[in-house]
Amino acid sequence: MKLNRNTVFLGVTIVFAFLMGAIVFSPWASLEAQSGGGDWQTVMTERGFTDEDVYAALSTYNPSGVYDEFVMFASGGHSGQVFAIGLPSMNVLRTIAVFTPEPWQGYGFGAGEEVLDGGNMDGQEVRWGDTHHPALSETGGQYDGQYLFINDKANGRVAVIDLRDFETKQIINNPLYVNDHALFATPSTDYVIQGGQYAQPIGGDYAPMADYAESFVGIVTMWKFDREAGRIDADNSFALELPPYWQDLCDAGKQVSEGWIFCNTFNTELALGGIESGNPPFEAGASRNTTDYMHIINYRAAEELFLAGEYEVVNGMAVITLETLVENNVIFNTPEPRSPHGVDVAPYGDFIVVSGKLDPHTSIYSFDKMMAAIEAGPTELDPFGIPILAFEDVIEAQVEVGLGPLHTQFDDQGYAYTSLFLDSAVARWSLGGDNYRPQDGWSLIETIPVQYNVGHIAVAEGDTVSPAGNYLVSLNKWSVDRFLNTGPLLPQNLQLIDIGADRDNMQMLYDMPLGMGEPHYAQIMRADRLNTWEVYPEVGWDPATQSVDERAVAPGEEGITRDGNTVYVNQTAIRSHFTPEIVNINEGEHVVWTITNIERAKDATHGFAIPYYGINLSIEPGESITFEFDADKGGVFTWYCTEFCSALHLEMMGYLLVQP
Ligand code: RUQ
Ligand code: CUA
Repeated sequence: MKLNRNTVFLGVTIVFAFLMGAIVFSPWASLEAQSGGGDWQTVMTERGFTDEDVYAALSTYNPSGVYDEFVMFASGGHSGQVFAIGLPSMNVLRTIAVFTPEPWQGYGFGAGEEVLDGGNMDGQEVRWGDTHHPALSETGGQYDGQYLFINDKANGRVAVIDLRDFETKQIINNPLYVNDHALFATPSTDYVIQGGQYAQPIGGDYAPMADYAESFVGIVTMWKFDREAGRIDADNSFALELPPYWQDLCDAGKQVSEGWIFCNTFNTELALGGIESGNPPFEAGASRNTTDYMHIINYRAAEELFLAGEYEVVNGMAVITLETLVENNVIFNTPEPRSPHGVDVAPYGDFIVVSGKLDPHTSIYSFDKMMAAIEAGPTELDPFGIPILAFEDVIEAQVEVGLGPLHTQFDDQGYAYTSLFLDSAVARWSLGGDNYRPQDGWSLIETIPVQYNVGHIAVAEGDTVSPAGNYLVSLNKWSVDRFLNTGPLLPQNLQLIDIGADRDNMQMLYDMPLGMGEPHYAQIMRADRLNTWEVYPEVGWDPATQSVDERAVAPGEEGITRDGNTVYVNQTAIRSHFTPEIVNINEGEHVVWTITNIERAKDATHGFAIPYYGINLSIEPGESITFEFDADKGGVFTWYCTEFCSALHLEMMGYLLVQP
């Protein structure tokens, strides 16, 4: 429910009157005195709150046991994780471990290694990531609550998270490229698309900078998603070779533009950097041109080329060459204003909004006009042979929004919102098209300051075909003076802004410090779209396969068996004991140890940790985990349950005796 301000104040007045009555006439009066509590108006006066402050506080407060209406999935930046955050409370509900081992979830300490190993690069273990763009799975262009994808910008990898248990199921390494930037799903999530960032020789080859124009390329990868299996299907995925511009953000067309993707580029100058040799640094060299290009790509046509076998294979991955793309009219360019960054498709798919970091306007392109210009047959070509659609032929409008515009999201009222990095503000402007607010035309409505240096913004369901509106979160890069000082490294600031239809102006509601990595981008979904399990469906569940594990241990079947040098420990866990409790093995044996949590009670998670051997598990109700290690050190090792699960939790322990 969205709060209307008048209702809030009416409600507060009634509660206040009721409390006053209670204080005078009832036993509550003594309670009130005993607790030393006061009325809310005293608190308001003592803490110097304004009416707006009280409105903001009441808008975000969740009494105990009340759930949030929305859940935001925010990338965790260099933490390598994803954060699930409730709205409007802005409470962190959970970290989802993705690219970085995470002890609380037992991810990477005896369990989860296979998933992490999926992201190894040429056999090299990489145990961190820069999570950048979360992409929720969609059906019909709206989030369906089933899967979440996230990319690792630093190492060019993509992960798949199953939202039934909020666990990472797959990490896939791109064999063509070591970095990426964009990640987004098509409206039906048949593809998850990984955009590139910095050009490089394809497939990890070496080439000197002097060969940049000939040997470096851009890449966009179309990962086929198998929804049934819940995995990316690399064998049916393919990549597109692009010019060595730096591809930046991309977005998928939707509704009228479904089947197309739009990618910004910068460094169309092909700057080579080299400040140390007296060359212009990249920041200057890559910003010389007044325009760069948007790639307009018909991915359905590219898919047909792939299915027809029109590709080359690099490191086992299908790559459609730029030449083939151009010959088959798959790719077109159109100019974009200075240093383009965000590219965002409007809910009906009819407009594509681009912001240039060094241009105070957003530029709105018409998909219809693009199609007409392609039909008319463009005559100009870029240096790589890609046809160029003239800017005048495809532009619909430009709106002056402020300095440093980056990213745009949409609401349910026909407004667009654009982050302004240099102004540290968010602009609300009206989309003049027939599907939006023709009554207001293409015009700036208002701006609201944010603290400070906003990158992305997220509106509730604001990048889907049917935005919810209600709230906007500003993901600010700097917090400067907003919070208690934590030394030279400060938290990021996520600010919650009320953009509800019942308010005339945007209002700041909440500042949320996040000291766990840079939350780069976020998507906000209605919480009721989630279909998350309360406990695993059956006892003995293996979250890696989402089915019962044949190694799972049933009560009564516990024990220790041997096969040659391998010792199998089969154990169950239930409050407040493990069975068996004493495990005797010999130094030098290989240990295969299975623990099945046979609990069916919600939240009855048991932990399990063995010192020295680096084992640390979280075994959720119904879950079965098998881990292995070589018992290479003799001694007596105590283990214990690391979750405070019951009154006798301290007794939930045991001994591993490794006899030399
Ligand atoms: S892009 S802050 Cu790395 Cu998402 Cu614009
Ligand atoms: Cu089980 Cu503590």
